[in-house]
Amino acid sequence: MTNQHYSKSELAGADTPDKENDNLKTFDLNSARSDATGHALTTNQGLKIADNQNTLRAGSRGSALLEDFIMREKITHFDHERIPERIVHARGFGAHGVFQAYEGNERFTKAAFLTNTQITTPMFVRFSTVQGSRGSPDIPRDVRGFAMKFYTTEGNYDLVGNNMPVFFIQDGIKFPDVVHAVKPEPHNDIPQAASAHDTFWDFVSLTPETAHHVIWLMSDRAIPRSFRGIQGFGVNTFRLINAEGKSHFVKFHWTPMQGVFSVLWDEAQKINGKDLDFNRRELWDAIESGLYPEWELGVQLIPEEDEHKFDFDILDATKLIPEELVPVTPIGKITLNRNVDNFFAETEQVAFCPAHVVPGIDFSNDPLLQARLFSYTDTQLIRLGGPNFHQIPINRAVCPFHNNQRDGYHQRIVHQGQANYEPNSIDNNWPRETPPAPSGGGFESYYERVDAHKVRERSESFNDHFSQARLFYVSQTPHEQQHIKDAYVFELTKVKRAYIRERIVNEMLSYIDDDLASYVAQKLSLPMPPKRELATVTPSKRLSQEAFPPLDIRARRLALLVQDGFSMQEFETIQDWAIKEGVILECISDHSGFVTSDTNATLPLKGNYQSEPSIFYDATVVLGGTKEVVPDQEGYLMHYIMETYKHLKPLVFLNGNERLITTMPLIEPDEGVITMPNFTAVQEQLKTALLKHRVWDREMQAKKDSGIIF
Ligand code: HDE
Repeated sequence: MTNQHYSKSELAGADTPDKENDNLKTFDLNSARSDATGHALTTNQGLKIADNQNTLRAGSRGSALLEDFIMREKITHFDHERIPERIVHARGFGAHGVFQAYEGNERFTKAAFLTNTQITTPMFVRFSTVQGSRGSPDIPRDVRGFAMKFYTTEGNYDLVGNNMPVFFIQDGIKFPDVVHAVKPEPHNDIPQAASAHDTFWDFVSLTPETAHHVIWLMSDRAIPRSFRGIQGFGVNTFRLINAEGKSHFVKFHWTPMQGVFSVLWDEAQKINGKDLDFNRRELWDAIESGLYPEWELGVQLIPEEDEHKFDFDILDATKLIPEELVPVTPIGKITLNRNVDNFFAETEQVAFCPAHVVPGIDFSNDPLLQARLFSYTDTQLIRLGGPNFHQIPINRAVCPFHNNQRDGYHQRIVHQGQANYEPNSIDNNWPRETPPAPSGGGFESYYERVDAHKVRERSESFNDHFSQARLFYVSQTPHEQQHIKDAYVFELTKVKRAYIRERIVNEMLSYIDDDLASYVAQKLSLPMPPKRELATVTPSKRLSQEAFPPLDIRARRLALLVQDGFSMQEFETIQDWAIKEGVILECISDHSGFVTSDTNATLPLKGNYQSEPSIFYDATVVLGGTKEVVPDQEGYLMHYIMETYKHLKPLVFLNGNERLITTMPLIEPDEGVITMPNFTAVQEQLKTALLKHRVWDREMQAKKDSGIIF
């Protein structure tokens, strides 16, 4: 557990620290027990193994014997341990949780798990990035997948969403193109998990429908600080059907109670190098510490008769419905409360599919969704090696399931009886159909009239590609807009072909916003872009991350910089506050192991300035004591403090350590630079700063001072 809260007895009694025991204290030894505890080591056939150290050989220095079936079984199994990674969303991290419905949802759906408030529905969630391979870092500039499986009493329901409410393309037939374009380039397999390269921007520059999703990708949404701090969206338009058969179109939203927050791009790049597991580790630690993240599930409901009342098409996945037009109705709560027992068995083998629905939920004709309904099962056939992946424990429905589908690779069920067809009289026609509600609960597709010509064309109502990209941009706060501008500049700087950069500026950005297009053009030494007639849009507040502040600072991480002679009393005050607020407190110094306080007690350290850099934390506190904190010769402490400042985080200097600032002329006083003799005097100010996540004014001021903002 990383939540290093130090017990008083641990501190007091540890005058002579026992390093081995200190290490052990951070582990729960019981959690290391396995299903094999107490059992003999055997082959897969159950044969007890006498020697697991040596291959059978012709003499102790002789060649291996083919006869060694024990070694061969072990190596053969090992050779086949990997399965193909997902073609997209390969890097992922899962957790178990529960869903609890709120009252009143039967107005628009008959789904039992959404309407029966007596039921708590178990669920599994997998967060993912899209572009990178399984071993890629956690914070590339990328979309995050946010897929949920609800194990309901009526069958499994999968809500397979992203952390951005729109998608790159309008028709599923373009999916292989956009994915090929963003993945590493085919000739040299470079770059890994990055959109900043020619093929992606070439495709984008030639595909105007990508404009809206790409501007989300250039925003801070693409570099989340934590999985706990991302919003989720179903993206496609679905239907909800109530017991009377009344249909509403629906957009799904899930909103984190922890607030929506991101890192800075400079931080993301550094974190990816120093801890590529940053997001997954953080979620794991939060759940292990009992700091369970929560999301509120909500819906935007559009009555069937209002389908055409918007100036965009609700079947077009490159469009969102502003919350000012259709508010989000909360329908339930998701809590993640259990880490997996085994990553491969659960997170890797979980198989989601938007076609996994239950009565009361149905599809729209969104052309992207229609292709998705086919693709997910198809991909599992190759990834999980056959048609029986629904029998893998993580994918199994918790309600009974029976049909006449038989055999196939990895069949785990020993089906009994003679009748494996329907109708049959040998087994009295079991398993039988169930009529739909009200007499039964069988699934019935929405009764939609279809009368059309067979065509390969897109509706004209899908034609406007820039209005909502502009809507998103103008709805951002100034610092968010600045990050978007800088992201385009960064990405296009990595594009080698000048004509692609120019096409993006002239044929895409100039249709979104003048200032954005001119800024990017200027930074790339391109001619000023043409002036366009821009869509008139009304900003939508809820498109900015700032509209989703956190309710508390639970699971925020505080780096406490300590040296020998630190004030024990002050440390205990900080620790009590951290426990009360649920803040993760970690002590760091110029060395590892432990430090000694002014009362001669010893304190275990999480690590040193290099092993636990400031980018892993939300704020830095420099703790003093009898001795002044002294910068080390190599400059690691100075770098630590400067980096905290540069990344706009709160910086607290206690017990006279503000003298350190005078050695760092770049640090200007602001609301996040807090200097006080003791912690009690700063705790409210620190909490307020942490709730705001970053000191945004610091960044805007620096940009103004250097003439970047014009
Ligand atoms: Fe997916 N997508 N997708 N996608 N998608 C997959 O299924 C696909 C789309 C999303 O954690 C694949 O099991 C097509 C939109 C998530 O296991 C694959 C199209 C959205 C995940 C596939 C889309 C998503 C996937 C790859 C365009 C947001 C990870 C592995 C028509 C609503 C699920 C797999 C997990 C995974 C196909 C577009 C979300 C290939 C054809 C839009 C979160 O089947």
